[in-house]
Amino acid sequence: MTKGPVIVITGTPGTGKTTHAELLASQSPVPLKHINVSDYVKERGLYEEYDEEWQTHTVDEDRLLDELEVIVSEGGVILDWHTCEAFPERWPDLVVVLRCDHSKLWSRLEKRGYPLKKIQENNEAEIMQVVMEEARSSYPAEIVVDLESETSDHLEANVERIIGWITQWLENSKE
Ligand code: DAT
Repeated sequence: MTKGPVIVITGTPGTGKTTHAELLASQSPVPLKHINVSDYVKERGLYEEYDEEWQTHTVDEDRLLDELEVIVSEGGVILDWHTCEAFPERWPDLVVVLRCDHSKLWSRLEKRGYPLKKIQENNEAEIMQVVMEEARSSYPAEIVVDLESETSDHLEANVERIIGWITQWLENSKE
């Protein structure tokens, strides 16, 4: 049986990674296991310490990558994380970077109850295209695609586009 592709969905927190990953997993023509890496880290206790100031966990990347390697080697995975550059270059078949207008992003993060400092930091990162730069410098240009994620129309069109890509990928894998 053909293994499914490995798709990284990345972007600044709040751009819509989990929303996209869930819809994609439910509509994909081949089974895709959605790994929300932040949740995975918490569930498996793969962090070194909790940073009170930033209210984030410092991730034990070595342990995380060792565990993910096993899952990724099976194929058919969506890796949903904002730190895309941590993944080895050989892992993804497609890297999707989601983009969102910063004022929209601000209100999404506010609704999430993030402290002001964390909202500001993420907002700045989105304006500076930090995740996009990381993706472009970590993976071959031909597998990196950036998609707008501001409206539900964007969401549906993006997922449809990724499904089109998966269908083509499955065709190519048969050859
Ligand atoms: P992330 O996983 O990148 O942190 P999310 O999927 O949890 O982001 O989405 C954050 C919020 O924004 C959530 O309330 C859903 C909403 N959202 C995400 N993408 C959207 C889109 N394309 N259109 C409208 N709302 C969206």
